[in-house]
Amino acid sequence: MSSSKKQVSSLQEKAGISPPEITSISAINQIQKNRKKQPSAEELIDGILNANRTSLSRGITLVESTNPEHAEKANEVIKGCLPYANKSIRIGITGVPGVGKSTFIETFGTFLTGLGKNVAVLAVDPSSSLSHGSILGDKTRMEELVKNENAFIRPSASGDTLGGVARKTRETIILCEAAGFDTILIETVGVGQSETAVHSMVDFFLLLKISGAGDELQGIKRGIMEMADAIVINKADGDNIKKATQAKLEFNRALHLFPPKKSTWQPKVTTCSAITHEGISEIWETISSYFEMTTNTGYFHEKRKDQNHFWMMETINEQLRLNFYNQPEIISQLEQNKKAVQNDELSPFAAAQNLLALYFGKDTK
Ligand SMILES: Nc1nc2c(ncn2[C@@H]2O[C@H](COP(=O)(O)OP(=O)(O)O)[C@@H](O)[C@H]2O)c(=O)[nH]1
Ligand SMILES: [Mg+2]
Repeated sequence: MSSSKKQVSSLQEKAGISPPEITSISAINQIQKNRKKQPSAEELIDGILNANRTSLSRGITLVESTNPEHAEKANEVIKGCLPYANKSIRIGITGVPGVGKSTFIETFGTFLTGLGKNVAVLAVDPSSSLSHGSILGDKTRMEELVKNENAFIRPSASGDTLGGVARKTRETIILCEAAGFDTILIETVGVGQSETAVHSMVDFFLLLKISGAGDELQGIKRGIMEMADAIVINKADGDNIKKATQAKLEFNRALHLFPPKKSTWQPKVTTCSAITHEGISEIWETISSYFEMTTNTGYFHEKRKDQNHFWMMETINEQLRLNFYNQPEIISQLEQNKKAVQNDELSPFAAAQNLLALYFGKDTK
């Protein structure tokens, strides 16, 4: 084959002849039209109720949107899904970075789909909106689950405040449940207040730990221990098994010193390996017996009602706060008042009063 012949291809235009302009413009218009064509709220609800992944993803994107124009449609979608929600169990998983949360969710989630469950994995990670790091890390740790057709993985919503991110996650739970997911796993990084936020949106709270050098209980926040319904010592494999068993004893002893839980559930401590899968089925047994017990006592239902109340109040607080801090007058006066307080020219209460008077005065006028 000669080199000159090689250049001739059916895809090539004749030299000097450009394609008629009209074709490309109409093609562009068509592409833009398709792109702009957003499904209506009804179409989204319909899709979600029919377990359509694209509709679910689009619905979640709508819920997560910070564009005020999307809020109304998002609320409509949530309202349409709500009657079909609530039929799931929600499990929160926390632990310091590196403890193995994502690997555990990959193993545990795959185990649950093996039992015929439909598993949705969500994340509350207030740091991810800044770093974008953990989102990618999580998905690569969940190679199997990502491919699993009975699982759905959604990385953390980004947002300015933990309250905002948490509210979006709660609404995402509703959409996932309406799409038929019966087990919701919510991963959160053990930083700041995110555990408290996740605790108030799940039924069961699981704390992952690893065994250290015999000082297991050091550096662990009491509040987190108190929230846990189960403490699981992960990485109990290889040379680590002995240390993990030791840690289990230590945590068990410590947990018995805590006052009894309102649920009357006695938190369990177990060991597992997210890599060898040792101890995974026992964790599910623990969670199952928790659900059986709390359903029988009515605590399960009571807790969800309390959580709904909590989130209503949280949403009001959040919106009030945002509204306050977004007022141009407040923005301009805040710094001045702050300085005056720092220089001891004004008491903190007087400064707060100044700003609040400005806010309320403006609103009631
Ligand atoms: N030996 C062992 N390593 C584990 C286990 N679970 C996780 N890892 C490893 O611990 C590291 C952190 O895991 P990752 O799931 O990303 O932790 P995360 O930050 O809590 O989500 C990775 O290198 C995992 O391979 C386990 O059960 N045994
Ligand atoms: Mg992770």
